[in-house]
Amino acid sequence: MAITITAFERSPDRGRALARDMRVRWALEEVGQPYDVRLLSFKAMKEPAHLAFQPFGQIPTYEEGDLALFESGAIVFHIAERYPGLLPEDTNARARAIAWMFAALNTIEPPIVDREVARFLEGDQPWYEQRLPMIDKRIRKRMRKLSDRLGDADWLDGNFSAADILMVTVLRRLEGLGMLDEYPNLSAYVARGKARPAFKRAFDAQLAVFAAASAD
Ligand SMILES: N[C@@H](CCC(=O)N[C@@H](CS)C(=O)NCC(=O)O)C(=O)O
Repeated sequence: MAITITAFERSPDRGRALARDMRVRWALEEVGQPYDVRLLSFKAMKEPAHLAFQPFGQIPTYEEGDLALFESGAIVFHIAERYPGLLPEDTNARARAIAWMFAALNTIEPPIVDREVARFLEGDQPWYEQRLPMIDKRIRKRMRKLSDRLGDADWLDGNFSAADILMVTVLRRLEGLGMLDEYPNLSAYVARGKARPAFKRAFDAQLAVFAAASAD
């Protein structure tokens, strides 16, 4: 069944693959499923045609036959359930991997996104400079615990899974801030994820979109 996802026509991350279509692309590459991409402008994302797929006017979405999904976590979970390779067969190991998927999106991502929102939307507010250290403290608190738990393991819980796709893409949002480098095992973990051939294919695909848009 043909799969279509949505992505930014011109990603604000300028081809760094920080937008959430990257996690969906990566999951599809890992399971070897081809997909089409419908590119959307910011204006089109807020129009009824897209709101029918994504009630909040965001990307990514996922269409496969008569199934339409939104929320990157739900999409990656669906891919992992539908195609083999991204979740363990063993029931308990599968439950633990799913717990880590939630941890990536519910525990690690929120303070990181909070920092981005503060920077881009509140950076000109008088209280921004005071607030930033508080957000960074919350991020570091999570990173420290995540680093402790990962230890010298390659992946979050046994073999590489959908949870690692989500966690690596979430942690990548800290790249360039120096914060990731404070936790060498987390830096190495992200590097391991980025070294996977499926990651590279997904990265190149989204970069090609940005490069084409920039050439216009
Ligand atoms: N929780 C949603 C968040 C989706 C989201 O924030 N998408 C961003 C791109 S990464 C977006 O569409 N931003 C534009 C906007 O919100 O107007 C998910 O994981 O899919």
